[in-house]
Amino acid sequence: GLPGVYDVLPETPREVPWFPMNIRELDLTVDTLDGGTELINEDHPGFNDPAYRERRFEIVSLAKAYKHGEKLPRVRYTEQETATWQAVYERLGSLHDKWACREYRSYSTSLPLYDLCRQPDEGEMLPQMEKYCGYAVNNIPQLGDISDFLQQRTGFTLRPISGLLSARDFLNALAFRVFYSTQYIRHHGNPFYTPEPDICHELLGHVPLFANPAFADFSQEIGLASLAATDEDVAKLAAVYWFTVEFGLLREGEDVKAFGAGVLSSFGEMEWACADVPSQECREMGSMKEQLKPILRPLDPWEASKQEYPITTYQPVMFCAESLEDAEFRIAQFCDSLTRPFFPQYDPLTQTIRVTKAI
Ligand code: HBI
Ligand code: FE
Repeated sequence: GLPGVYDVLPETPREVPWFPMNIRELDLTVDTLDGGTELINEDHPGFNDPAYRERRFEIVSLAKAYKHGEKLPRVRYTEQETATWQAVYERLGSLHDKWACREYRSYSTSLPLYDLCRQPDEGEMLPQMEKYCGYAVNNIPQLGDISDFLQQRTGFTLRPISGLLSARDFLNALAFRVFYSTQYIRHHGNPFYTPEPDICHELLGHVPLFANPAFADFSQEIGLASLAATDEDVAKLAAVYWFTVEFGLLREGEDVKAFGAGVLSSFGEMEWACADVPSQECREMGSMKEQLKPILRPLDPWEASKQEYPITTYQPVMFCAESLEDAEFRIAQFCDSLTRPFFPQYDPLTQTIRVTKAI
């Protein structure tokens, strides 16, 4: 055996936290931290708008009733909702040209071996999303269309969810290549602000990257590491996820580019993270009065796992990887360093987790 590995195995079987073993068992994790709509507290832009709250209840109910294998619910969005989407879509679009990382802006799919003479299939990502998923300034895309598209590209699928899940439930699903996505949209009063994930954040921040095979593997790796992990390790993985998938940056030559969905889906956060000199207006919007720029650290998952982070202001400290491959490699090392009594692996044929003893 490997030196040291036997030492960490308990003498008697050890109980581990519950985790889904089959993709259908994701039906058991529907309880969100906010109970569906309770996140709308006094500070929420929609708090005093009964029509918004009712609409949100309607959309959230679809997610709560959803069971694995069903068709994803389609939502007929109102003109007001579409106008909110349009405002966000247009404003972010021009910033993505400038500051989104290469992996977000473009795609590349491998060719079948018998077809080596053909040019590799690569190009810009957004036209693909427009062609296959209904992305457009005047249309909020449907989760079902996006899920079908991603499934063909990387095997990732979307699952509707009513709000924020516990870090454990949220990360566990990534092991099955399932990404939980909200379906409601932020309040129209301020299209550029949301205190919680909404469809703009999911579709304009997260979704395009899930069409990238390396990113899909990277996400699943974090998911597999979270299965049956201790609460302490789940907290570390949640922080690593936060500083990569949500607020990560990638170096491209001299530039620092947006990689995390929290950066990609917020124009203020993108300027804060990527501009040489973030404007005064930008800093005030993110409550950064003293600090002129984020402190950029090279991505070290051990450091990131211990780094504290605010959720209501811009990020004072951010991590920048040399490339997506660099991030993937370091995070794989980090995940391997977490100790569990077994190795979980995902069998995509049966959509089941297989468990092998750790020796
Ligand atoms: N739940 N629906 C949802 N979406 C998220 O992005 C999300 C979550 N729960 C926890 C969470 N993110 C963070 O703790 C991550 O760092 C894991
Ligand atoms: Fe997110």
